[in-house]
Amino acid sequence: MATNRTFTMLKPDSLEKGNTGAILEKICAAGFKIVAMKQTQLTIRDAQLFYAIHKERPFFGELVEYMTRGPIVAAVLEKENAVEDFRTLIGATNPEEAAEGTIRKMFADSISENAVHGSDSDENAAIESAFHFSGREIF
Ligand code: 3AN
Repeated sequence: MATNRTFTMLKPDSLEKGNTGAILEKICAAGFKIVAMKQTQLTIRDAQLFYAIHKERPFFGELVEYMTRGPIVAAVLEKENAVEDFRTLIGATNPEEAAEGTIRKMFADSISENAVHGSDSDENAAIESAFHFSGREIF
């Protein structure tokens, strides 16, 4: 059953470029309610665990370095059909392939530095939310 919640991270490039406010505004304007949010920095171990599914991929080392090089904003978002609608809002993994008006089209530079994360399933949304937030931090 769909939980109507998804998990996002504004990645280090978004914070470096000062895009936090603009991206959050787009997320809220699209009808998502922020039910948990914090600014934090991933340790190398955190990033290796979070992206464990990609550990055999050639870009894994680069991905861990990128995701740990500065602070991120982690958030849990609520909306009907949250996982799918958020994936639509952020656009394709490669910003060159992302649709006009999507967050990655507007704010991402490349496939490796693509501005935001969005969970790809309800199951992963729950796992990723629990990775970053305790129950009493989610409202
Ligand atoms: P998405 O974030 O769209 O779900 P995933 O889960 O396939 O995409 O990839 C996770 C992250 O790994 C991406 N957000 C991106 O930072 C990085 N990544 C994915 N594919 C590549 C690639 N071909 N080269 C470099 N980095 C990549």
